[in-house]
Amino acid sequence: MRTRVVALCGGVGGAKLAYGLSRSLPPEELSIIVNTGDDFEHLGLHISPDIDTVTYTLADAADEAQGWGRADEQWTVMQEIERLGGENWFQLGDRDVALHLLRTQLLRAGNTLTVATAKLAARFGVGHAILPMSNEPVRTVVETDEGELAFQDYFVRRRCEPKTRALRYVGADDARLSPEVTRALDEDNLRGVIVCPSNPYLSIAPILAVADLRVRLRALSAPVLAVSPIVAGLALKGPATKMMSELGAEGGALGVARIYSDFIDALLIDARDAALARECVDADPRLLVGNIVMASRYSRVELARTCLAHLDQLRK
Ligand code: FO1
Repeated sequence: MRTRVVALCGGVGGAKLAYGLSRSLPPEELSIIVNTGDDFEHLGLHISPDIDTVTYTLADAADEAQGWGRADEQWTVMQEIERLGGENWFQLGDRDVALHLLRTQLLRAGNTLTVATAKLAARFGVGHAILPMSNEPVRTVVETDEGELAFQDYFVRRRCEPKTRALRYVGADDARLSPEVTRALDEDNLRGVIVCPSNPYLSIAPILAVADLRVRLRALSAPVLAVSPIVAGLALKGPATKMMSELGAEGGALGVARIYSDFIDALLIDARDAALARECVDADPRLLVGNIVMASRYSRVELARTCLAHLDQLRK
């Protein structure tokens, strides 16, 4: 019986489904591959936003309203940084700073990002494998009508306002999949792959750009199911819809299906987009319909269970 599920995940939306999967599968049956294209050095600290969002979400420690960082935070460090004239555009809570300090210390001591992530996740009581896509740096660069922007400059400092012309994932050609990611994708025991509802360009594409991952996914005999991050034409959070139109891509859930069409077997879309599935009966990838908006912890688990059932159907 093939038992291991691999999830590809970015920030908020993806982390919610990763949470649902973590409450549906034991640690040995779930590996979560996380985007590190948003990582950057800031105030001398190595910051890995998507890894932290997944870790905090699985640990029930995330600030859900804010969509990033810790719950029950104080901001005394940030206030003092500001008073002392340091950069304050990227808000770091006191507890969050502790995590960045320890990760930076672990990396400086020669640990890989994978090992540092595992050590910190264990301290949060997270048993499931949170795997950075690579131990080598990959950085998302957004080419806009205002020139090239590093990811956090685009996303936080400029609030995604500039028009996106293209995206580059600097370092992806030289970066290797980590040994842990390579092992997770080993077909011997692979039940299937779930692409979580994260931004296709900012969260999933950087993961696919690493080494030969996209080619590996295409070649899998195990099923690959993606969950649409777009419902009724709009992204539930973040700039995906805006970016798709700025990049001249088809919009909506069908646009997502097109972006992923070379390596997924099916795309799970929301009931509000059911008409698309009726119009495209013999579409490739197949369009499956379900309730994919995760408004509660319960609905995260429900969606995870739905994805697992579809994976098993797709494998038959
Ligand atoms: N996003 C913001 O819009 N403003 C911030 O000040 C901010 C701080 C921050 C600190 C730590 C962290 O892990 C994430 C943070 N984010 C912030 C979100 C971050 O830019 C995004 O989570 C990802 O990079 C994209 O999903």
